[in-house]
Amino acid sequence: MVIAVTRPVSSSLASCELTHRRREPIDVARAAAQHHAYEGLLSALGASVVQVAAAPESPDAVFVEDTAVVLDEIAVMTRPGAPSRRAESAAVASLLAAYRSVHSVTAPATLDGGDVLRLGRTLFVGRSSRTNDVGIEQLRGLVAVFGYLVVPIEFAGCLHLKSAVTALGDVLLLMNPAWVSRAAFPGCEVIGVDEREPDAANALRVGDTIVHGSQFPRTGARLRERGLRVATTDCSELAKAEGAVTCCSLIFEVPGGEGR
Ligand code: CIR
Repeated sequence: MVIAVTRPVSSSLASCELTHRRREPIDVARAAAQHHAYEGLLSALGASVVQVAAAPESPDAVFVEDTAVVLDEIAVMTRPGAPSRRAESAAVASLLAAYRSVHSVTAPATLDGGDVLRLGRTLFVGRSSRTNDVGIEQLRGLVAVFGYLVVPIEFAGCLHLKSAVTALGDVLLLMNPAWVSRAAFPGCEVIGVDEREPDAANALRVGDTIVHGSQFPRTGARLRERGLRVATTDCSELAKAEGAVTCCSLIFEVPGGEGR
């Protein structure tokens, strides 16, 4: 059974953190409608959607991916690099405790889940304005015992590593090569985004389907030409808060079909 943890769009979303995007008005009702449709798509793809309680005072709470790294063996609570986001973690940790043994990185570590890309037993971790070397080392210390290799990755031009590259398969990547180097992922096949769609590298695997933003039709066509099954969802309003499809959920399997 696949669990998708999500969290409602906060009424304060317009006060979100922004790093690479210019602030522009956000229609919170439209963002919430897009998020609702996203949750519906995850359900339609077979995931059980489990919501963390809303956190109206935390503008970025909808981007639940950044608060945790959920592996088959454990969940690691991050310490988000933006201080305004640290209050998001407690409620997510409580919910994840129903599914995993929960561990945490601690100060002075900073780590955002959006910087952690898992490919098999390797965790590529972007060094970013949100994720520091202490965070990477503490993550390594928690997961090495389970056989995970932690590989720090340099990237530039976007907020998180997974803004620049995401996994479409175990050795198949979707990438904006202007933001991260193909050479960092030896042995992987890479599909590049259409140059007119630099933000299109963020895609979410749910079973054998790739969830992708409908704002990126040219890159979506590349995925279909490669033979991938693609389901699109409009996250254009959430994109004004610098979010995309992976950011809005934590997806993991629960053995034996057991829920909470
Ligand atoms: C932030 O800056 O933290 C939010 N406004 C956007 C976070 C998006 N999360 C992600 O890409 N994993």
